[in-house]
Amino acid sequence: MSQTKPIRPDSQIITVQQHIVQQQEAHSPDSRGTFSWLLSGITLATKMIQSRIRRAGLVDGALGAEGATNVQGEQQQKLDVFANNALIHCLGGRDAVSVLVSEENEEPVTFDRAPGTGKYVVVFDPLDGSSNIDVNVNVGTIFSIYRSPKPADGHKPSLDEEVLQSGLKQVAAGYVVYGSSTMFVYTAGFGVYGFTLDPAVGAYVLSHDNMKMPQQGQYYSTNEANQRSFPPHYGTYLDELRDGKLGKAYSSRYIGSLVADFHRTLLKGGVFLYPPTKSHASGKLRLMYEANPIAFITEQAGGVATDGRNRILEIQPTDIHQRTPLVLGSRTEMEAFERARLAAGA
Ligand code: P6P
Repeated sequence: MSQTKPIRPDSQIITVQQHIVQQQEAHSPDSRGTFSWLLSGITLATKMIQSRIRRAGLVDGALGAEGATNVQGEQQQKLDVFANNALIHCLGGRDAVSVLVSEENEEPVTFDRAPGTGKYVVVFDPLDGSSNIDVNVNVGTIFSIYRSPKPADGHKPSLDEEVLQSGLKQVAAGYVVYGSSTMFVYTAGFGVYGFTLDPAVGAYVLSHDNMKMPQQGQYYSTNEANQRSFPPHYGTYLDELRDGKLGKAYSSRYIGSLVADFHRTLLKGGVFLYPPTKSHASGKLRLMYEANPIAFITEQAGGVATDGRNRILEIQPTDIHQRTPLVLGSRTEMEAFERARLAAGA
């Protein structure tokens, strides 16, 4: 019986490092490898995180609560702290990084770099969905990369000028989903690419080339326990989906980890909604390190991402930890949502 042919002989694999360099050579020839060196800090940290997650149940004391709460007032999990430390350690060692913003740190982490080096700002949620860790459900790391604004008339930009940039200014964004396999998905503004961690090689290998979100899916994804407190047109819209008004009956899928719920929407299409609720009138998800990177990827894959009314990427942030409602997905579902919003005069 003939051997099953490998998808791509190992000698021809494309690693995420190779891909980033190819993208930079094609689109930003003057980047001189700084950007790819920066991204390698993120991929290294996520390999450390995934290794810890995979052994969490075996490593004494790795699971459970850290016993502290983070700036969000949420109970920190031990793996939250590990993930945050890994990213700060790996990125702090790259002098291209000027500032780091993390969900786990109240204030930005700044570095005193030699003039002309610290050119990038990295914003991240080190371990999103961490409440799911102890029950072995997918969690993820989400990141955005911005350029530090060029000094005008010789003065260094203020910290606010560096970190409070709209999502349109992202030079790259991505996530790692720690699931049945570990996948690194990113965009640098020239399409969306997915890489699966090959433990045998120890590298992220291109597995999903030029990812596109289907024009229409069959799933809606929201926490239906909150539906009574959604603005009314959300319920009207969801009923349309349930009743097959878009030409097919939809199923509900909700994991409670943004990265996992988004990854399914990216691959299968459909719609994800975290509307304003009674407990989170401005939405629960954070603009800078959840909504913006996910919205950038959504748009690069041909989808739409709003706060329920306006394009996420155009929101001008005023606080690094500010929250936003988030509605994103395939064009068909998002056009139907907009019709429902307008019909309700919302
Ligand atoms: P809820 C995880 O805590 C998170 O920030 C996102 O990953 C996820 O989409 C959302 O919150 C889940 O929130 O209120 O449905 O449990």
